[in-house]
Amino acid sequence: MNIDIKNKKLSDWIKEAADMCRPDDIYVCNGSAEEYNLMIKKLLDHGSAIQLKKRPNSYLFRSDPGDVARVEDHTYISTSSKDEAGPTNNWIDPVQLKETMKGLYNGCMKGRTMYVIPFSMGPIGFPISKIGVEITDSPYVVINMHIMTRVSDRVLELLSTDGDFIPCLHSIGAPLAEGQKDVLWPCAPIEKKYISHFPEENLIWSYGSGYGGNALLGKKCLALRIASAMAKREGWMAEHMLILRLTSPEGKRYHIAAAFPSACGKTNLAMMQPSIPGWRCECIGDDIAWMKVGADGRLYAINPEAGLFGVAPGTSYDTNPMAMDTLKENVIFTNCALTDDGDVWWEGMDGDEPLHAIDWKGNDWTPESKTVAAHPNARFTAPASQCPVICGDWEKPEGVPVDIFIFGGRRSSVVPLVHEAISWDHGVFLGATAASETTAANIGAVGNLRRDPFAMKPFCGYNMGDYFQHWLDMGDRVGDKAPRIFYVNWFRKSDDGKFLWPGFSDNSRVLKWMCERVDGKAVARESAIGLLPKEEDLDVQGIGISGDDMKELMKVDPAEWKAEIPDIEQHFAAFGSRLPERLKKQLEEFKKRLG
Ligand code: OXD
Ligand code: MN
Repeated sequence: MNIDIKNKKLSDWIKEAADMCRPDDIYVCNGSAEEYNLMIKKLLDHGSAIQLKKRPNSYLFRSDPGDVARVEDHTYISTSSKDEAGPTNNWIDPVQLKETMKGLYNGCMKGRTMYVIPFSMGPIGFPISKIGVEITDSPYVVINMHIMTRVSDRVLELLSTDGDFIPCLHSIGAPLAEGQKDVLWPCAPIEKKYISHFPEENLIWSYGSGYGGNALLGKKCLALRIASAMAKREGWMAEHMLILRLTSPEGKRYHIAAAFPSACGKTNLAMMQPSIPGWRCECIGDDIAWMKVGADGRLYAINPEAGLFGVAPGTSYDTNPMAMDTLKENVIFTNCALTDDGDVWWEGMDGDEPLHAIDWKGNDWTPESKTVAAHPNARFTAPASQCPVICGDWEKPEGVPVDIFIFGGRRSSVVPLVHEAISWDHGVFLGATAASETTAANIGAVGNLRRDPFAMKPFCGYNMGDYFQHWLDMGDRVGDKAPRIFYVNWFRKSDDGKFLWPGFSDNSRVLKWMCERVDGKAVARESAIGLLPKEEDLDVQGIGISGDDMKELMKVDPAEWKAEIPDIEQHFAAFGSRLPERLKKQLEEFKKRLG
């Protein structure tokens, strides 16, 4: 081991992990540029990193074709009783799960180095920040954690001798026998993958996958699953939300936190450039918000992450110019295609398709190929600080005051472009019943409708019924200082299958209406599902959308909504006695309004 660890809990845990996993050596990370370069050299020598000629300090990796996304079916919330995990989580008894995983961890790092990564979620030393330490046998994880979190020896200083941290144990699950040649992306077969959380003891054990949220444990595992359970206990909120600042032509600032399921355009909205003259948007975070009640009684949000881990396909100067400009250097790409001139490419990128490329599986690809060049869940890992519209206040210790919450999903029909909740409880009802057509961010069928409450279904570390109650309780705490709640659907389609709304920078038009609602400038019209903009209040000047399309976009058909009720009832029934009475009441009122 390269340094002495002064923190007792940490040194004991490192010893315990090393005795179990039996690595060849142990290296404690400090987050420096030299360390990053050292890991890159190791990965280049190993053959898994491909240096990109076109982008300075940027590298492409290709994963194993069986290790390309989060594995929700193999993700566990292991609480002492199944009821605490609730109906939306997979559960295994902690004693049994640890027994199984210890069997897997036994000798799993043979032939490899065990890296110890001290990191902070949230800037180091902030009151709301949390310290984690990830132990991993993957140098690819080390470089990604360098970008996505704050890895530093200052974290060890802060831990001192007796400070507390969240232990995050990770192994790719691919020990090497003496003399065995390594593969380019070592990992375990699907049946041996376990992404396990023990929220009662703030502990994470992940085995078998090297990809994204399965392996970069600060993100979904710590900052959402473990943090949501901590937040419930401690009276704050950990949410799957982007955070942005919108500034009006008069200079008034509005802070918006928005929850959408994976791959529904969160990163695009987070750094959107408004198409309406005079409005400005700055990004604070693109995936996770931690929120606390401030001294003035309002909710304040911080982004606990330091980087962007975005879906590459579909990202272009058209859809997200600020992301494209973020990706010019210092980026890790995973499962994108490689062009002949040494750049990355993915479906939906600007310009012509390359005439030839190497696809994400390492095979020759041409436009005639029947397969995609980049995997639909191909990703970029980039420092958030490189984003040209990162907000000057993105690392402010107290965070930013939230004015507006947005929920939404991908719905080709039924749900209008925007509606506003009638009250906080109704807003919680909208969040609790949010639904979306599934995408490639998770392994599984694409395009089915699933209820994804608050976009937290895969990320809530405790019983979702109690989580709904927590939202109601937080609303009671902030009272009339609560953010206003809206629901959007950018994805409604016409009968002939075309998107009705242009989206992207034109989404600013919808956000502007929300700001006018907050200021009491726009009067809404009532409908069974909530408050809708008056036609003249939604600024669609110059986007060439026809009156008929606008009507279709905003259509609320009570018959279609009535047809949703059995599904909502079934969704709610799963929570049994944990479903808050106040949400039952919301459903009853909704049914009455539908007639
Ligand atoms: C993500 C996800 O990677 O939600 O952010 O899947
Ligand atoms: Mn996400």
